[in-house]
Amino acid sequence: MAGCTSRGSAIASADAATAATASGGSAKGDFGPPQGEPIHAVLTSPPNVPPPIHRDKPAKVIVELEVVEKEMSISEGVTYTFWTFGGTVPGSFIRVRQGDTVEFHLKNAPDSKMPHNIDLHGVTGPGGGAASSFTAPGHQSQFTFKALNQGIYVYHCATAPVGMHVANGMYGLILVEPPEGLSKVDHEYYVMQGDFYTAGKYREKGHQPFDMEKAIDEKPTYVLFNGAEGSLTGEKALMAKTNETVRMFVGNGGPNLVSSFHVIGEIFDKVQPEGGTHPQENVQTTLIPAGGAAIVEFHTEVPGSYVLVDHSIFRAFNKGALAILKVEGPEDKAIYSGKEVDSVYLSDRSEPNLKAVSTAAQAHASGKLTKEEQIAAGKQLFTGTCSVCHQPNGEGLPAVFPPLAKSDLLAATPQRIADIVTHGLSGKITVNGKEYNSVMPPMGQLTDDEVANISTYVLNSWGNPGGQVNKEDVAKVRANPPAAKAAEH
Ligand code: HEC
Ligand SMILES: [Cu+2]
Repeated sequence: MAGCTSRGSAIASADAATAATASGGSAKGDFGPPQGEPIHAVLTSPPNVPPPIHRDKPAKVIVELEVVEKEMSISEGVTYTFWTFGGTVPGSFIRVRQGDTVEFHLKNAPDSKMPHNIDLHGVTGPGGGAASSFTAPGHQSQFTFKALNQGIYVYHCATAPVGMHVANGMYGLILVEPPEGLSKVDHEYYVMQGDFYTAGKYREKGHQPFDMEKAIDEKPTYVLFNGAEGSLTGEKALMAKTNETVRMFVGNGGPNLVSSFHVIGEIFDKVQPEGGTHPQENVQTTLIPAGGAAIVEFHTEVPGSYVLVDHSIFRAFNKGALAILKVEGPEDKAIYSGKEVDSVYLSDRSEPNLKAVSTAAQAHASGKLTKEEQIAAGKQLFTGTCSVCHQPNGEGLPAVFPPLAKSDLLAATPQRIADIVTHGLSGKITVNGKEYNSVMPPMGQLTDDEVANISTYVLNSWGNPGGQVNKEDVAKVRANPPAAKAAEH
């Protein structure tokens, strides 16, 4: 199925396209009035894409999209009130054919608090539909446009304050297929990046309100694919087999950041940069502007986990901009020797179940956090945070990273662990009779409860003396200067 077959309709519509080109400009996409019965557009939730259009005539296509304001998970144990087109972030994917007349119905759910509208970048006309679609809660509005230009286009809400509506998740993609259709592929996926601004820190548990100041300063707490950390990892990873072709429609809703979109371990055989018509070939990383999109295509050769990232790489590993394409099939040692990249690149995301972490956070909020819950959460967080140096079994690496397992230094002052984690450690130390003189950087990305849970896990593992560290202890330690430095004076 991987081969490209052209459509029966291709010749007829190519003629139409050529004839229309003579008229020049975007009017070349006007293939005359809609023909046949009106069609109801199939809308899909991300990462799904509606099926290709097998039509050789322009039609009237009816799109019905509902704005829904709803609380959803943005990260494990963290909720956020998103404003959505169709109940998802990004919003429903819309697919029409160049030359179609689109009758757009925008509904705003009765329980919405805000008015909304829609600006589609695929519309030729002032505001891209925004002025004609202002819709109060419980109301509905309607406007019609002809899809003159082919390409992949962002749509978004443009109600004031525009930045806030976009930051809350109000964007999506509309594909205007060329009349001859797109080449046949095995998988089409819908991925869209966005930056999010919460009052709390990255992964700080509980419900997090929008932070306008961070948004104005362009300092996102989260940078995400498809609206949530882990929306495309673990069980929800994108799937393909070896020897298949994958097409991704990749949008960037912003509101602020530009995306350096990259798939670790793949090369894009073909990219339509900025959603434009002329493809670029053999691309490693493609730049997707805020309010822009690209179409990337590649062929899969070797099985394994391919990691989708924004290659502004702190965003991937410290703000959530990370997704997985899982490719299954036989190894091809001639192309790649084999050995999974998971542990190197996925860090704690290679452990798709962070449920224990949110369970611990909930228990803490209700004042019923047990040591066992802390240990379970800490175990998850240790993976990818501490394990890269101290190793998953806590044994460390000779002469480089000291052991945490049965560490006599740790046993002497167990409570000091929270201080070491928050402030780091440097200078000469002796652990179990062996000297180390190195630097452990401060783990500043961890929240107080994460430090508490990891510390409790370490103290209760591998024959260590036990004990418990709570969130309040960590807050106190964090406020104080590093103990190691203080000891030197
Ligand atoms: C980048 C590598 C690295 C990471 C990540 C790291 N450490 Fe360390 N850690 C070190 C090094 C190096 C030392 C020794 C520092 C020195 O020589 O002064 C150390 C020392 C320690 C010590 C004191 C020595 C001992 O063995 O008892 C503890 C406790 C500790 N780390 C805990 C942690 C915990 C918990 C985490 C995860 C939150 C963590 N470390 C993450 C590198 C790391
Ligand atoms: Cu809005």
